[in-house]
Amino acid sequence: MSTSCVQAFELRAGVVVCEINRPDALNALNTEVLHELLRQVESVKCNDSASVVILRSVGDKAFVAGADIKEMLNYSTDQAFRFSSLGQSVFSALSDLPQVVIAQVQGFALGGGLELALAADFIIASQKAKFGLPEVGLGLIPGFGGTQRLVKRLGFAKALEWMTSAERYSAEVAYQLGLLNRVLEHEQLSTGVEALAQTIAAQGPRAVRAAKRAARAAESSHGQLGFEFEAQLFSSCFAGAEAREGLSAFVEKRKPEFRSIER
Ligand code: DAK
Repeated sequence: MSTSCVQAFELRAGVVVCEINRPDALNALNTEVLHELLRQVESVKCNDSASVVILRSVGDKAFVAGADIKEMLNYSTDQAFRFSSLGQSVFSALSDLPQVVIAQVQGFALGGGLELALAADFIIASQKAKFGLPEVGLGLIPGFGGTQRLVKRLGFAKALEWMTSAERYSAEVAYQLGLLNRVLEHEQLSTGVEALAQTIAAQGPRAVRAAKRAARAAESSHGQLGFEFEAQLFSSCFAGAEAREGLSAFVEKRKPEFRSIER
C-alpha cells in the first residue's frame, strides 16, 4: 500500500480534513494506517491556521471496521506490544489536538473504529451508521482507550453492556444515548459536517482552541481547579488582537474579521 492510506488536506480556511483511505479492508487499522495517521495528526497539530479537523474515511460502507484482524492474527507478544504502543500514541495525539476534531461516521464504526471516533471531540453520523465493540467476541478487549472514553460518554452500565455484549447499535440508539452530536441523512452527511466545521472556523480561532482546552479540562479536573483553569484561559483571550476584534465588531455592528488577524 502506498503512503496515501491517510491523507490530510485543507478543505477551506480553518478546516482540515484527515482521511483514511483503505476501503477494500473497510478502513481497518493496520500498522501502516496507524503510522500514517500519526504522521498526519502531528502535522495538523502544527497548522496554526486550522480551527477544525474533520476525521473521515473513504467508501460508503465503513468509517473504520476496527483494528486489522488479519494482521493481529499471527502477532507475537512483542508485536502485540508494539502495535498497542503505536495505537496509543496515535489516539492520544488525536485527542490532544488543539483543534476541534469532528469524526464523520458514514457506516460501520466497530471496535478500534468506534474507539477512533471516541478520540475525536464529537461524532456526527449518517442514519446508516452502525456502532459497536465486538472485541470480546474475538477474545480481546478494546485497547485504544475505548473502555475509558465510552464510560465517560455513556456512563458505566451502558458502556459495559456495549463492551461485553458485542452487539451493534444503530445511529438512532447511539444518538439517544448521547454518543453522537448529530445524526444526518446519509446523502447530507458531508455537507452537514462541513457546514458545522465552517461555522466553528468562522469564530475567533484563539477562543475556539481555548474553549476546547477548558472543556477537556472538565473531564480530568474537579471543582475549583477547573474553574481556575477556565479563568486563566478566559483572561488569555485578551492577550491578542482577537478578543478586541470580536468585541469591537459587536459594538460597531459589523462582522468580526478573525481570519486576517496574525497569530
Ligand atoms: N480487519 C481486517 N479486515 C477487515 C476487517 C478488520 N477489522 N473488517 C473487514 N475487513 C475486510 C474483510 O476481511 C473483507 O476483506 P476480503 O475478504 O474482501 O479480503 C473486507 O474487509 C470486506 O469485509 P466483509 O466482506 O466482511 O464485509 P461485510 O459487509 O460482509 O461485513 C462487517 C462488514 C464490518 C460487519 C465485517 O467485515 C466485520 O464484522 N468486520 C470485523 C469487525 C470487527 O470485529 N471489528 C473489531 C476488530 S478488533 C488493543 C488495541 C485495539 C484493539 C484491541 C486491543 N490493544 C492495544 C491491546 C481493537 C481491536 C479491534 O478493533
